[in-house]
Amino acid sequence: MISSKEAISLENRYGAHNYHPLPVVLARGEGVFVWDPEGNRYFDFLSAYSAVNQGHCHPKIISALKEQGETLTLTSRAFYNNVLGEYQKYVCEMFGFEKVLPMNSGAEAVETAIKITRKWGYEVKSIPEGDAKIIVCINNFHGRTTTIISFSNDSGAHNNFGPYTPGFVKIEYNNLQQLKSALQDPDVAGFLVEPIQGEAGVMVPDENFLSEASSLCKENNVLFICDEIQTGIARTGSLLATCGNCTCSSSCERQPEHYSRPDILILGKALSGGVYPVSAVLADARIMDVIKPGQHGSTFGGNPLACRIAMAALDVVIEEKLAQNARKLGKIFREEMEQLKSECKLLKTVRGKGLLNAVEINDSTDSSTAWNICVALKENGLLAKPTHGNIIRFAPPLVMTEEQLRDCVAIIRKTFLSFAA
Ligand code: IF1
Repeated sequence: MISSKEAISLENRYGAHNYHPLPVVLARGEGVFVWDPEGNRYFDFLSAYSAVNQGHCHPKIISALKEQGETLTLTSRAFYNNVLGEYQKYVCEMFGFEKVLPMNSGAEAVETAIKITRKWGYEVKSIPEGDAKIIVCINNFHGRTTTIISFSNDSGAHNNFGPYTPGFVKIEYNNLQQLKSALQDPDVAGFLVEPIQGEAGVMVPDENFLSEASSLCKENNVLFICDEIQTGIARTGSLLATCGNCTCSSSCERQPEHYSRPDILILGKALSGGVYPVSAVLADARIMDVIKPGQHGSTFGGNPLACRIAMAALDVVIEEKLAQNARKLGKIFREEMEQLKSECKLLKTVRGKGLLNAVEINDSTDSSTAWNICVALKENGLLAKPTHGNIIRFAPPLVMTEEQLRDCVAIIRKTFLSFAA
């Protein structure tokens, strides 16, 4: 096995420099742990940005990968296969929608939702062809394709990639007043929103924001589109962040008082437990059926291997009660961080839901403190990475035990207090 040093120099020499990773090389993963080539073990507190909710290399998901991998991996959609229909039924019943369109990456699923929304706007809402608009939130993160970064206000993601895709209206996140006025435009077809803004720094909206937004969209015949690529699949303490109160077995009734059911639901990341790129767009037939044969798709979308892996990954979520665990451990984590905040002036804010949390460092947004803390955390055996500037996201796999969480809290405490000293 090559050493960490060799791995880093190879990446620097031959790889595009589109990332600035923390100085650590991962060679093996199991559950909540990862190891570098030298055998040092770390708690993974990033979970590949919430793609590894089920823990690294979960045995049930890996055996699905192996079994289907030796049977049939890809047929293209030119033919039927014997797994796709079973998977489509499984996810539609689990998330409570009539139809699913399978894709691969999260960005592809967001692009798919944008295309469905625009087409629905023209063919169902009768918006004049070419005039459809979609409302989005400032500080959004929905992926990195040209259309998606067209409505990003992050200069790094946006600049020098033009000309940009038109047809997007920006409002402030968590601002119902601005949503209400933007919805007055009859050419608006959809409102695309993250139930919690992950990349923006785990920004949790007001309790009533999603339900009110859902009602406002309904009143104005606009599609409510929820991007749960990062918040979904039990990460925030329920199967879906838009279904706030229940920890959701698949038989969840999803009562309206606590479930702001989207018209279009977008999933990715942990849909496959981080084993394979699997994303999905779910909607009812009245919306999904605007897509006719040959109008949208992808070579790998809905391939048998992806479907088997995703069904195993979702089985794990239910069987191991990951939403319940995320809710329980998230509460403990935020209580411990609040306690640390009272002892350490470096810690300014703690926020999150379930096991999607973040702390804001009491320093300027362009300081290197958050980065330096993450390097020190790594030295102490825990991996996390700053999101924008001075915010550190903490998102361990949802299979973590309370004892392991408390070990991690001890590492975080020790590291912060060593900085503050
Ligand atoms: C990277 C960020 C997180 C997402 C939401 C769509 C996508 C993502 C809410 C696109 C992807 C990933 C991308 C990954 C890092 C990570 C990320 F830092 F980039 F912004 F999580 F916050 N909607 N998020 O979070 O899905 O096409 O990547 O499968 O390095 O770009 P994708």
